[in-house]
Amino acid sequence: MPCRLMEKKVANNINLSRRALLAGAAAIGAAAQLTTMVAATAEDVAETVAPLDLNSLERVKVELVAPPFVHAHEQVATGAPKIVEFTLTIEEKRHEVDDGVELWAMTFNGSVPGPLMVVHEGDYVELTLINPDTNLMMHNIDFHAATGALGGAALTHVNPGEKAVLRFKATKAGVFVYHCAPEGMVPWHVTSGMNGAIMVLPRDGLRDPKGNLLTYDRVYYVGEQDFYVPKDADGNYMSYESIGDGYADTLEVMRTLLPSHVVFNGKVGALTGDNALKANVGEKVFVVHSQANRDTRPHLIGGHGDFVWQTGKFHNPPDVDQETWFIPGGAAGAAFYTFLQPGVYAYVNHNLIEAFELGAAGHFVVEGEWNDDLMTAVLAPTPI
Ligand SMILES: [Cu+2]
Repeated sequence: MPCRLMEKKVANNINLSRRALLAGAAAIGAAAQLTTMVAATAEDVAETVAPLDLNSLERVKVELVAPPFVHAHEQVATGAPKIVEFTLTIEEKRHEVDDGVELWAMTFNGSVPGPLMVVHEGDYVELTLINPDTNLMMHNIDFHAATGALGGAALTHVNPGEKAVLRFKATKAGVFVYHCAPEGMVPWHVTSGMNGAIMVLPRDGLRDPKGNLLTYDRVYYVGEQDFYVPKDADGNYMSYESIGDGYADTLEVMRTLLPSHVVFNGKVGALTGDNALKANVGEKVFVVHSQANRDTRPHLIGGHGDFVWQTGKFHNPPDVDQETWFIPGGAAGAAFYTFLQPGVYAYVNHNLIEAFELGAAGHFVVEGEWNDDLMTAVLAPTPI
């Protein structure tokens, strides 16, 4: 066994002891097995794949922005494939999911969801993943857009105080989920907010079913999140002193498969009021919507999906004229719509209980001229 591999196993075992305090002894047996397997996989990859000569490629460093906004990017790629550098800093933090309801979130860059990254097919994604020593747990990242090594998760285990750099080639076009996937604790980390999405655009841009170029005036990223906040015997939501204290209770709620909250962008009302999504009549708006854990069915009340990639993969022709679209858990979808009327549009998960009772709703506020031809009040409500 190479010395480095031995050292890595020892390091992992030390880390497991630390996590035993948080995760409970039951999870540790399985976690130890998986960790050994994963460590070997990571080492194998490092030792068997020849270094790539990417020196001729241009490097671009991208500053990520918090959702629902998206960093500046080209819709049609110019030039050759690039190496696109991103940095995600992991933050374990208290997070308010609704007024007076607080949980310990695990986040990429402090937001739920993590930021949307945008590259083009054929580009290389080079991610620096930082786990500051102010955190308590080990984390990693699994990109559904990547090929091999558990989506990169096997190469990116970072303990508090460590960082790792992962590079992968974006070979599939579409919107894809990324999420944390630490052994023995995957669903806890994912349902504590540790997920986001990456958009890999075709180099020649998005196309309608006839092959015509589709460009957008605005793009928004909506990350839907199911949370499982425990309640006490009186039915009040509980909060915990530290991230580990809530683990056992939270796991119990998770195993019911009944979320206490289903929200857009981390919190009930995160996309309403002053934070509503903005657009103008005539603008082409592109909405990327991810759900890392659970199925969802986005719907724009009073509007449509002109072109929709329900499972988000751009080399499939988009569906047209959709009323509601279905995104399976563990995927991202994308919808393109030109707003034709002003007003406030609710954008919801059309499981209406999840939208209105659990929180999965946001608003678009659209400015512009009303079109009487599309709709008019022939008779305002009046006594019969
Ligand atoms: Cu994590």
